[in-house]
Amino acid sequence: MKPRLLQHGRLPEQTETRLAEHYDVHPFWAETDPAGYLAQHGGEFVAMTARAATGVDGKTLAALPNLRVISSFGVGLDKLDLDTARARGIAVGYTPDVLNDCVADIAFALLMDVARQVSAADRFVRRGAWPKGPYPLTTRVSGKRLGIVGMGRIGRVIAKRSSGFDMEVRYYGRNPQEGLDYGFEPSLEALAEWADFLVVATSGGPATRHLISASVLRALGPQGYLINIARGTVVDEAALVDALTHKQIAGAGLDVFENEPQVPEALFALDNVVLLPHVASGTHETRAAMANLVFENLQSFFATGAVVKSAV
Ligand code: 8YV
Repeated sequence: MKPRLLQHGRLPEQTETRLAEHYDVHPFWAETDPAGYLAQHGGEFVAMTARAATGVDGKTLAALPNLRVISSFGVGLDKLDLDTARARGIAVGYTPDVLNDCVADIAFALLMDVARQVSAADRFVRRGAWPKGPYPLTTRVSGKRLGIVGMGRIGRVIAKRSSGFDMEVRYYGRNPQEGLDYGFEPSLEALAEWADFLVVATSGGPATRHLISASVLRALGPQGYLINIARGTVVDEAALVDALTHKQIAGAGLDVFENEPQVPEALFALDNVVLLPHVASGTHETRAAMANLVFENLQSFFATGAVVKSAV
């Protein structure tokens, strides 16, 4: 008999097809009364898939008393109730590493764009402004100072990318890391003050909520740029909107927001901010690799009792 699997959120089509071959899948994402469905059928499921962006809360887990494994699409775990999963011995698989390159690429795309004003200059050409005069000068990237908040898997790839731009790198995190040539800065304010570009690459969740505060933005200052490819919650968004509106920082490149898919409307009119709809891992290649890992984590769990990439 195929194990009964609750599919929480859509997955790439090929993965849904593969899952259906090996599991008795229920498309929970199509449920009109999710709570009612779980109250009646929750006990049937031994496995579930999830998405980092939606996660799995404690209430959902409580309605799945026989759950043995969760396989999540994404690296972020901030919306997944890991404590409950751990306490109940539920295995949790996720998809780290395979997205590092694409996320780091978007960090750099945002950095280049906001400094060199690629999107804003494109808008300038499209609205027919060029014949009336040249585009204003922008900010050089090469040779500048890059501060990385969170030197994890993705932070390290961002640092690697920066060597092509001859940038000096320093980082902030819980602890200095062994075997890294970059300078560790124990004070986030000091890192922000030092940096021309401050890139947020830390994980989300309560421990990092509003780490990028009004005072960190003040330290970054009118010449500094903020890039966020991590989680919207890491930045005090109201403080950021204020800093951008009043030019207390030079600009920002944002792939993530506090209340996605809602983006503060005050940002729409500003040319010193580049706004992306949380697409850093969104390439065909990387999403396919993530989807594969979602499948492999489940297959491995049912074959060996352990997922390939464990989050707990
Ligand atoms: C995903 C992400 O696209 O991996 C993560 O944590 O934020 C993105 O890569 C998205 O969360 C998938 O649901």
